[in-house]
Amino acid sequence: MSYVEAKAKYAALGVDTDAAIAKLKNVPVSLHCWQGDDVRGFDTDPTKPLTGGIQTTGNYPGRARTPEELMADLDMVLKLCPGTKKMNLHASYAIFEDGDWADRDKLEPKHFKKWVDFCKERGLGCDFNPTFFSHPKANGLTLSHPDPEIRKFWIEHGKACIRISTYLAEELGQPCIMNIWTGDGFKDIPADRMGPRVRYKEAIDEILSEPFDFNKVKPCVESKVFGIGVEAYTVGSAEFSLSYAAVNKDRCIPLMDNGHYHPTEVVSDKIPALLAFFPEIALHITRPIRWDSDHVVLLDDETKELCKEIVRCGGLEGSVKMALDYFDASINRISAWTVGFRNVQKALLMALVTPDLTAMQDAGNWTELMVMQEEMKTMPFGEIWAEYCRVCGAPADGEWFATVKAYEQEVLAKRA
Ligand code: RNT
Ligand code: ZN
Repeated sequence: MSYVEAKAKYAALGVDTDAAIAKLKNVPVSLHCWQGDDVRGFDTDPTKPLTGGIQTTGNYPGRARTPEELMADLDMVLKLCPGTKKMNLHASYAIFEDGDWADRDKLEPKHFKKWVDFCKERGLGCDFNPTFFSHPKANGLTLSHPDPEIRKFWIEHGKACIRISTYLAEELGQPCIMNIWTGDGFKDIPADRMGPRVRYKEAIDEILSEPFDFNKVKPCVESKVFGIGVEAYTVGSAEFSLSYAAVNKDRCIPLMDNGHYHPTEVVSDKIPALLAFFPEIALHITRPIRWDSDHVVLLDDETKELCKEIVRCGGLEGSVKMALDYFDASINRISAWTVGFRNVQKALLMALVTPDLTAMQDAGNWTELMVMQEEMKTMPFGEIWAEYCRVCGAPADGEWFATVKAYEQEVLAKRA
């Protein structure tokens, strides 16, 4: 079947596939730099293990070890994926000139100048994340630590990140989403659950007291249910983070990561719940298996449902800030990045070419609604996707993996 034939099939259902393609093409989705090097960054000893409640597993060869390698790998991914991309950096990816190393509380915009150049050359915006993990001062607690010295260090880090986010937004002419996530919590039953939460709240207040323009910098708070080594108690729980964002609506937005809930909870359903109260929300799109395992995003039912809700709720108009967040070190990392990004694009496009069946729901036509929803599953979506890739100048399915394999042989395999 050709695109023209597939297009006619969708048109018979009242769907304009050309309009869907034109729309998706301009919606930014953030590409996380940390899939390329197993969340190591450049500011700490890469031989030390990751700490702070996140973990990568696997030892596939070819991890990027320098900014140059990471940027080269990113270029490959950018080329292999259709759609509008935005970079997403962590503070730990600061690039230091010789002897210029600065600790997290002393980071400056200049440490991200090379990333700004990278983004400018490729016409990308950039999102940002303070890094409250994998650091000697991140031992169990950071922003909620009882020691005021340690708390102060991390608050200064957060403030430095606001200044860096302003720099990124101004240089690149696009808002910068700045996400605050910490792994603060305890392995076992706490004696005091309240103290850390009060300190956490005050610490975020202090970070956000750093002046910034909310049109340029969008601070987020990301919640979590538990982490490895932090099983009993998480300071920034769902209720904490959502409440924080709700009472600080003028300067902060909530971020939901779909790996951060109990296994039968789904973020797809939470999107309209939050959008009923918040003008803007942010997402980390990932694939949890039994826990926050951060597997590569697949074109599975929840990814499709999540994207359906984003589209139905008008999220592509800017109210939903989408970012990928996963890291698999057990397979080719370029492929991991590409598969996940392409799948989010696929799921969004699929949602855009699904007819709006609200009228059936409102009329109580449950039978017909079920029939339609099921029959949509065998529509010739592959042709629409291939056309989208063509329009974006990106390879179609079946056309990109050989490039990754060649790059692996020529470049990645030589990284000892
Ligand atoms: C960890 C959070 C967080 C990180 C990134 C690296 O559970 O999801 O967003 O994955 O900041
Ligand atoms: Zn996340």
